[in-house]
Amino acid sequence: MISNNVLQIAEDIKTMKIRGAGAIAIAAAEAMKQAALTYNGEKDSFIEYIREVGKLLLRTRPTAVSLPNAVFYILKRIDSSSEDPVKATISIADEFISNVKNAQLRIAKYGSKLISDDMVIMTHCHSSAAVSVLIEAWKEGKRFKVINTETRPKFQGRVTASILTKEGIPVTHIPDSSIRYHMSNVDLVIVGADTVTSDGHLVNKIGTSILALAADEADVEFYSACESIKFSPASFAGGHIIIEERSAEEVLGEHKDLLDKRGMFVRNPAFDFTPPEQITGFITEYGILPPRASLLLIKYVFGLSSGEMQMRLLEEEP
Ligand code: RUB
Repeated sequence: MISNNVLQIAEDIKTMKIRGAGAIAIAAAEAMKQAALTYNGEKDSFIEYIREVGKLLLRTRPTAVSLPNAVFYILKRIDSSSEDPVKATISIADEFISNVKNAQLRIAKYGSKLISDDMVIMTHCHSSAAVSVLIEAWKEGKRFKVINTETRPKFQGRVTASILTKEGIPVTHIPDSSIRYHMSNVDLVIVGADTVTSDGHLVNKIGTSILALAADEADVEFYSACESIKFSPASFAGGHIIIEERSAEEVLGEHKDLLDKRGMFVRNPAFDFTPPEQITGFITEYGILPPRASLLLIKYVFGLSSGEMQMRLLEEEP
């Protein structure tokens, strides 16, 4: 039986108490570590158990590839480790978490090089990677302004506004629908990433593709700050990215009685695709890459066969 603290982490990811692709990956690794720490079954059954935990985590939210990348990082290494699998899970999960945190620090440094005094930088939703770039640049003494979208329907932009203003960074908070209106005053766009495909498409919070389109039209550079765990090896093996579709209630809020009207439908996809042609670069822990280098990065970090392995385990899901 899966322990309560592991079930709780899975529930927190599902209900978005833990959200953002990086935080989800770290939480998944932490859940697998907790599963090992609290395991009291037969030694021989541990591998089966930890795979079940992995599958439970994979079912929480469908879009961010950082989640399967975390789970597979651990499962693959337990399989090839000579250490006792329970101990191996704990040390591999710790290693994964520390790698992600180091990646985030490097991304902040690389990204900060793109920022100079007096810039106006637009961001969308709440991405800890994008925010870390802005905070690093500010700490280095650069003085700029941020325009941030509120990001309907869940308003993650409020989290961004609150973090940035706490650092002293001036923020202008805007409705998503005014993105194009403001773009003529913007020098740079930096967003996060949930998934990057092998052909350089960016999957990120719904509305990101509108930002990219408006930035392209206004000749503004568009970057995504993203750890390598946001790149999808499965996309190279023909895997499809599933866009999470969320509830109508989230969109309607206190007006959910509208749903009772005949002919009334609501759609609430949580993410969209931005094509590589509208992306200037991905700010990763390995440096700033053009979208066409996505496959190269996948090959370097995961190996080309890892996509097939991921898909096999996903296919085993009930
Ligand atoms: C969050 C979102 C973020 C990415 C990157 O969506 O789209 O831009 O996850 O975030 P949600 P980070 O709120 O639905 O999880 O840089 O923190 O990994």
